[in-house]
Amino acid sequence: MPAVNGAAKALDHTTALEVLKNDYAERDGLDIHTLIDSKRNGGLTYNDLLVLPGYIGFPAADVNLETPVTKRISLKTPFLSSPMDTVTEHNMAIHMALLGGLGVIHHNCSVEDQAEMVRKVKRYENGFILDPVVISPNTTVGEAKALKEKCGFGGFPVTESGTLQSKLVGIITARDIQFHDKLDEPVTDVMSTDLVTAKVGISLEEANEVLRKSRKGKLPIVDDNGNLLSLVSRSDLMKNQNFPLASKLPESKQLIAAAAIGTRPEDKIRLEKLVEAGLDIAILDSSQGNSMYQIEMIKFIKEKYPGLDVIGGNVVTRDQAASLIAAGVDGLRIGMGSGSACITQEVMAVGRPQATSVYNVTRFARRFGVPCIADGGIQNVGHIVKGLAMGATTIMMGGLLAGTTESPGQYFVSREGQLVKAYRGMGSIDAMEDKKAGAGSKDAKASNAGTARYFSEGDRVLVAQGVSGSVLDRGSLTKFLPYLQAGVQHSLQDIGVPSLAELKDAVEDGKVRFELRTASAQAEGNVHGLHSFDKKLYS
Ligand code: CPR
Repeated sequence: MPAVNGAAKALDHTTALEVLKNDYAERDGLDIHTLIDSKRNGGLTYNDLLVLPGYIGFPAADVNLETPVTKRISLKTPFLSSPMDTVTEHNMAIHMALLGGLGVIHHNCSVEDQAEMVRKVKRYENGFILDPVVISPNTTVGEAKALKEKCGFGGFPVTESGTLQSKLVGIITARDIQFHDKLDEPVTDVMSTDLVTAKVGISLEEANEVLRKSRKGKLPIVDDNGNLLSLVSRSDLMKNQNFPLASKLPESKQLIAAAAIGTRPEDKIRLEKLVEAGLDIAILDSSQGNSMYQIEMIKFIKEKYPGLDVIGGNVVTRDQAASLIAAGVDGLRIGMGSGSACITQEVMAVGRPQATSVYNVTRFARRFGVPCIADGGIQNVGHIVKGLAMGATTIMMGGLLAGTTESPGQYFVSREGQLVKAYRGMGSIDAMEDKKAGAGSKDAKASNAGTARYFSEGDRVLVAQGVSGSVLDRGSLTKFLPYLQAGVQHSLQDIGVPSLAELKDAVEDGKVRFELRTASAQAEGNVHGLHSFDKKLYS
């Protein structure tokens, strides 16, 4: 380049974009393959890397997060909750599915309890109370008053047998019994019989409209023979939000149900009950999935239940993944030792840093069209995006969701005075002892027939691979998951890709660039130099 007054002659500014267009070597940062070159960089965790910004050419709200969780089933958002007994029971599974994700029901409980949870997810219809308190014509006014005190609401349907699926004969409202002091009289003497009902199959909008017009408190939903099936309540009208992202199979009105099982022979009986309850996806829950037990189980399931999707795992290497793909899995779960309550890497000396695991397994699995879950180690939105950028199609979270209202268990106040909920690894001594004792289940024997996720639960000496502790209150999932969703959309906007599918392509062909992050870069990227601060993440 000819020098002008000793300086290089500047290029014409209009060629700036042309210069970098196809010449990736000129561009900043590393392509993903160079980044995850483990011979050079060792195994990387999410905190070891950053994504470089791209060009923003669309609004964040337009970013499409639709993504496959198995070969057959896609979700509108990439979020999964872990099959852990402090994270996912039916309430979490229902809300994860309503919000576009998927909750995997844990199996540290009896077969019956787990099947009932699956049934609750499948039967759930937003706004319809599927298990209302029902009373019989013999119930006395006094008993109805006591029930009102106990439940905190009045207004009970009365059916011939006092149960659902029986002929509706009336409704007893709080007003009917309020000033009635003949406590021994049957409710049939005071109940309302001029009922406004609706037929099963009515949509929630229509049901709400009928309620509004009828000025009644409750709308019983009945079948053609007048049997009570469910109830819509006026006090829920405002709460009956719309969930446009809800995870459902095409042509189905039901939420998708996923549950974890182990790989012991008894788990085949467990699976049968879960399938009867309507299970859509079975997740084989093992900390080291590449085993003869799991391979045999995958083959058994694919043969006996061809309509059921099976996710295998956990795996962190291509070799492990290859065994399970060859056996016929519809999805893989990646992670060993990266979970927040996990000490596997310390105790077993086995595992792999998560970013490297996700990169390697997904590179291999995508050649066979097998979607992958990045499981564990997610502490914030950034980690989610990094898991997706490494190649995962969905992200599974335990600790991050354990503090929401929808997780099992009660809040309590910690020694430091903060509101917290219990969270424990499934290979913690606590969890394994509960499994041995059948705690939390009605049927200890059935509970013992559970998973052996860590191949240690049956041993005389239990070797812990995790800890039990607590996590901070995070409020309701109905706010927290939309926050994660909006966060991921904003991040993809910064990266310059309008969908998860395009993120994958742009990463693969080197358009999306990465940088390694030194310890001081990590310190710089976090709050520093402040005397004090509040870390409020969303409002
Ligand atoms: P976090 O989201 O809490 O980081 O990790 C959740 C994941 O940790 C679970 O989905 C599971 O794969 C893993 N996990 C659960 N209990 C564990 C124990 Cl005791 N040891 C190792 N990994 C565990």
